[in-house]
Amino acid sequence: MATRKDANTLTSSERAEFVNAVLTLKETGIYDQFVLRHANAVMDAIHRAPAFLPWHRRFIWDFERELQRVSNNPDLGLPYWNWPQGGENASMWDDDLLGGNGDQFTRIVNSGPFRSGEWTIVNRSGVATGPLRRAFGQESWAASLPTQQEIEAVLAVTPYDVLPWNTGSDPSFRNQLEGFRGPNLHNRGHGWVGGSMLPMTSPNDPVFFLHHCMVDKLWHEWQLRHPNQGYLPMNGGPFGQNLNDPMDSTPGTPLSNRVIDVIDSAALEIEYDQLLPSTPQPDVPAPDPQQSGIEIPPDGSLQGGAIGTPGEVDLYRFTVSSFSQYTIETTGDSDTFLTLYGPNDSSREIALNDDGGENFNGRIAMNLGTGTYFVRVRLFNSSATGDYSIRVTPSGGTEIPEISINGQPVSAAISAQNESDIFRFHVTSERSYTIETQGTTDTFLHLFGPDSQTTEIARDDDSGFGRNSRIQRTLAAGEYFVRVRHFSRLGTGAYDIRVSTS
Ligand SMILES: [Cu+2]
Repeated sequence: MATRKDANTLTSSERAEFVNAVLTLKETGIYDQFVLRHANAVMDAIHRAPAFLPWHRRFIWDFERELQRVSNNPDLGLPYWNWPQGGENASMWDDDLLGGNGDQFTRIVNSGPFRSGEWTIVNRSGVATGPLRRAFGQESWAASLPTQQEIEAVLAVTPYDVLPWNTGSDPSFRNQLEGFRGPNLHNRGHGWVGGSMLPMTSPNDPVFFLHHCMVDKLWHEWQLRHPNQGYLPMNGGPFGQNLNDPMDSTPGTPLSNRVIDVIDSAALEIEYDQLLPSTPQPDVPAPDPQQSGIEIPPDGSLQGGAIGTPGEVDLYRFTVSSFSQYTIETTGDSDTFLTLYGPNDSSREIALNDDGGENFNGRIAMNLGTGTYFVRVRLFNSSATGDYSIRVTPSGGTEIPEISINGQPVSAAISAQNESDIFRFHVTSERSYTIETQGTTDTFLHLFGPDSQTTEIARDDDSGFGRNSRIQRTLAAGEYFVRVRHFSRLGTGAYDIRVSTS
């Protein structure tokens, strides 16, 4: 899983890998497609409005996946520009990463990988117009970068957004992070760099992606600090701004293009090197790792629950004693929202779901290793109340389907978000084996064994044909277990899996 790091802390090889990936995207024209996607989006659909944060989260996530693809490294994370530590003398502006400020008269960047002669910016028609320009701190309204205190002040603002859903919204976390109210964080970053970072073609400067990675990190931190404050508006806002609306100029692959598809960073497998120290907000009881929650046996038995007061959150825990797939779901007439944490860490969110079950119930199906897990149940509508029942069921019983070596491929599917499948195969003599998937789904394989469902010995994303996975290993006699998941936790799709001697 990729970790997004403070750009100043990247090692020289991480810097080289990032720069090379960006240059490769530029050479192949893909980089400029990102510039055009931003430049030609409707200004007020993706800025100055609630979808500002989800639109840019998706935008940089797509860019990060392209970096991972061309570098052939699924662990390459987009670095972020940590503004308080990111002034002119910060190492992120060194010549092995972004290069520095522009010339004091022409503003042309003459050092680093994106210097004049090496890097050409494009206009909103995609026509090359000249070198990159920067003018650090020259705009009077953006002479300095945001401080830690200003960031903290914005992270304390709730709700997410408010009528009239624009630059006048107040109080609004989105509007303050974007910069039209309060200390001005995002707009000021664009202004401080100046030059090519000012117009709608601002992704022409690679620092755009580091800047928005910081913006995205702060949204993520705000979400963690205010777990009862969801995205707004859920509905009733302008089209393109509501939770279930598609976002302007956002392609539908590999995710669909709605706001709701990018609300959860964990589901997008986004991880940061570190988060700001914070105290949980008093509006939500912080789960205590060992004690909190009502214990439910993971055997499919139903446990009744109720949200008696609007905004209430119920907490459950259950213990997994052997690696298997489990389904956590509610039943009943309430529109529940489930969040799963663990193992053994009630603050580590691993999955969430709104309507995966029947009748608007939440449902999470995923492989779980040994440990204690925590489930938070709330209602989707924070002003509603209602009853529900919850259960945790080992899916497919305890029988793990077997793949016969050199036999027919087994057909299966990741049919729901977060789902993964487990198979086993039996090795009788030591030799080289190939485990591979076939089809059009971007699979990810984990191999466990011998005779263990928890000892991981190999994993693979894309070594197979297309986006398929392939693991080739010499295996001693014993029982092996393969876990198949989608590369993205939100992805679904059918695949075939086979094991052969090779
Ligand atoms: Cu933008």
